[in-house]
Amino acid sequence: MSKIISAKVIICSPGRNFVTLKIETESGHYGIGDATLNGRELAVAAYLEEHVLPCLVGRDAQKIEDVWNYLYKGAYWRRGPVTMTAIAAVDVALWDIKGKLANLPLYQLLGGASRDGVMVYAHANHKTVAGTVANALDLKNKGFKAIRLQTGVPGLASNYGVSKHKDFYEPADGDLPVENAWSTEKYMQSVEQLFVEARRSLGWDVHLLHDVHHRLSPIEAARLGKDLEPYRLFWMEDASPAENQKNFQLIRQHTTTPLAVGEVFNSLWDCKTLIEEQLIDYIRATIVHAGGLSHLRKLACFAEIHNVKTGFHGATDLSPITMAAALHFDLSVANFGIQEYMRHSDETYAVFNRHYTINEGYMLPGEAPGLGVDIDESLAAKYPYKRAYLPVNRLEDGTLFHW
Ligand code: GCO
Ligand code: MG
Repeated sequence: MSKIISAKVIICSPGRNFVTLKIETESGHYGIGDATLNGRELAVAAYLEEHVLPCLVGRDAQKIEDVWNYLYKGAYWRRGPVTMTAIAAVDVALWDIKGKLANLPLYQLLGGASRDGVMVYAHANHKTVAGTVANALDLKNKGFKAIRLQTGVPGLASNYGVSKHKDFYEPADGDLPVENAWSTEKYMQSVEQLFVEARRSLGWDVHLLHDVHHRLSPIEAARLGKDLEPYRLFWMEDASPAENQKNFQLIRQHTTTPLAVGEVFNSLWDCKTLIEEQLIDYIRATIVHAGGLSHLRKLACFAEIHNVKTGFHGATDLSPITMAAALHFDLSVANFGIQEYMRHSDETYAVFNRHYTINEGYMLPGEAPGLGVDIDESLAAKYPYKRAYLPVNRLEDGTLFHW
């Protein structure tokens, strides 16, 4: 028995907003979990503070599976991003404690290393094709084995994935949601050229990825997948919204471009059909938004028997705690595919001390007990929460569209 004696939520904004849960035990150990849900941070903080933390104190921190079920089944109201992010924060903090109690890095508790390193994909973007390709070349020369390419669309003032900073993409920057304009026709006319130029200057010994960010209908996505086949993408991501999982039957029928989906999913039930019918190749559901390591383990096993690999979300709105948890998971899981990597800002890294490393396009979680990430609470206190919304998208005639 390792009794929980306290639990608290830490909200800070070192470069961007993060919500962190810290759980302490009678034995003098503590664990941390990420509870950040971009643009809806305080909803998760309130869910934890008002409804979860009062039930945690006094419980055995070692009983991770029991606590998970207590919070999931015990709420009666199931799933949803707020609930599943709150459960994930508790789950990851308890795994961190278990690692510290065992004096082992988390990947050892998850079955040990299945590979020497975790292949990550980096991000190249610019408003022009030439600029994106030049940034990608730079990343390839730094040793990255996989690169995601995004570019501006002629005729549109801004586009998803095209950043103000060179090193990271930070879309949640409006005190109220910024409104962008979208045209599928303009996008479809311009995207192929990006991959023509990319293959011309990067060659074929690097994996290329692209995120459509849920902007196409199934038949449009099918056409884009077909058009991009000659450039041998590693994956086309979120080609179409997936609430209706059957959308992907149509896309799948028409193209051999591999498909990745799932950063907005929060449980296995969101992708059961996609996986069971082998409609996708990579599942992107992430530890922080899909119930933590305990739920992702079940999802990954289910995916494994259906030939679906993992390709977890790793944008900057997932804190270094989630990055570390993902790396332990990626290193150990049998059906690992790839891990998204976007560097955090220096302010973020100063608040979250980390043991994970990156070398020649591969990452490792480090050998510290538990997650190998800590939070500097006094530094965190110097960065108060700042409301920040993700943008919204409208078609050129004003119709509200997917962002
Ligand atoms: C990705 C994602 C992100 C999301 C962001 C929203 O592939 O990394 O699409 O860029 O838009 O995480 O908060
Ligand atoms: Mg994405």
